[in-house]
Amino acid sequence: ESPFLPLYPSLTQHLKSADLFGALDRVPALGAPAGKRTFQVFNPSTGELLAELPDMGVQETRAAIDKAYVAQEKWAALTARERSDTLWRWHELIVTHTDDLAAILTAEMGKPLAESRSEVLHAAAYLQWYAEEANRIYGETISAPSTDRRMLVIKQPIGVVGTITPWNFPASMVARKISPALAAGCTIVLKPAEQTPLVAGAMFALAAKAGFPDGVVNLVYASEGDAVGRELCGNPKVRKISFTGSTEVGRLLMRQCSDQIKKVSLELGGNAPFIVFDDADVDAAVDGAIQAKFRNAGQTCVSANRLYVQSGVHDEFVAKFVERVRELSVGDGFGEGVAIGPLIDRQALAKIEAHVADAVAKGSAIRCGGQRIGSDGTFFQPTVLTGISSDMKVAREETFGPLAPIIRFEDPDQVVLAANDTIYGLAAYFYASNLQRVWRVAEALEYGMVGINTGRMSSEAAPFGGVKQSGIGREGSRHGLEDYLEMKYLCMGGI
Ligand code: TXE
Repeated sequence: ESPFLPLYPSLTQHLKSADLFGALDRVPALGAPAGKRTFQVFNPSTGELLAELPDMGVQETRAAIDKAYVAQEKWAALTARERSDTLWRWHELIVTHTDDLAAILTAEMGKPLAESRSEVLHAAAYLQWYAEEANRIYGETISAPSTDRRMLVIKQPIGVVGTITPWNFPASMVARKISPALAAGCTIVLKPAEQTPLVAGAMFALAAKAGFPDGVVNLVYASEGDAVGRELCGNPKVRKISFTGSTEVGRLLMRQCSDQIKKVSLELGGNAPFIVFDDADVDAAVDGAIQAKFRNAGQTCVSANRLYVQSGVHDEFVAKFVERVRELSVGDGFGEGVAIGPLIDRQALAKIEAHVADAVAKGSAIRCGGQRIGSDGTFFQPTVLTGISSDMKVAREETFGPLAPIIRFEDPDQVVLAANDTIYGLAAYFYASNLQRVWRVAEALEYGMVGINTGRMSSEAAPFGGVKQSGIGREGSRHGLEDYLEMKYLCMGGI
């Protein structure tokens, strides 16, 4: 009798590599002895049960923190090269197992298999980037104001980091948070989203094979975030919290961290404007809008949430865009040619339906889509609305689904004001060709990231993050590494 909980054929049928399957089966977290409290993970496309996992709470989280705390000193004492080598090995294993990781991701999250593959490779790219960056942690020397002193700054790891990840990018969020932390010499405790814990489990199984010393990476599964979150924020051995998810939970975690003045990195909601000016290349703008809006069924924090199109190109843009949107096929992420999978759950479906109903009640026109598909699943038609006004929910809130509201505008200065009129400040996009306009608009948009004549900008080489209520800190690039380092000022006197 295996002491482990079962992984169901609904999941294992998609796995090719006995190697990964064996590793998965032995991940201690996946294999908590049967009989303890558990929770179930389902495929949102089919409703099938995929796996049953131990439902961990305060006790397990505390044990994981203790392990991470003990391991941190030893991990930080290794050479940068040794940490880098381990990250490289993890990277290689993830690349080798791309197909299986992508299949697990599609099974538990629903996104099309091709998108899952590119997400896994994107996750691997973070490991590669930070394996390299681990070797480039530099301090500074300062010109001292007196001749008998020497002043310098050294960089040291923050310590144990608690990380909580969302379901929309279950593989790349894990890599984006963990890899800079590990490169810096921190150790981590991670709680993946309850909807999508399996790909994180598989990645941790590969981390174990890559040879991270015991206690360096720790996984806590839970059916909800509250108890684990409280322990991570309240335990003094944890020195930093890194979270991606809703602004509401981000605010709560920040409050919980305030007692201990614990550092936080938060990557929260967005309400991205996507502006098409009269001087834009309309075909390129349509391409960009399809990408920025419908990737991951619109469930991205950088998803184009409001499309502003100037009157000179409005009708042409709408006609071409609607034609392209009608071609997007919706279905099970394992299906051939599927562009849009299901929404993550019924709550997400209810949210998009409420947004459409609110817009229609206030006078908006549905140009295509507008309805759920079937009665059992969480599939929603890719939808385009026109005749949008600023009092509608679609203009003010993050829909997080395949819904594109188009707002016609006349005045280029006014549109920037409208674009900035939100509590969020994560990503913005615009299409224009006049150079002066390109610079002026890029500088005027109050966002952490601006895509100019492109609908896609996420990269391990660039700082990802937002201003205002979209968050604190940056992930990716050398800036992402800095977020896991403390600076210490050393002053030597009597020289
Ligand atoms: O997010 P939650 P949900 C936005 C998007 C979406 C909305 C709700 O608008 O429609 O948020 O999504 C953990 N203490 N984004 O409900 O609840 C939870 O277990 C500690 C934007 O899924 O924030 C999961 O691991 N942790 C976004 C993670 O927080 C808690 C990605 C995210 O869940 C917790 C996802 C608590 N009290 C949603 N409650 C982005 N920035 O990309 C929940 N969690």
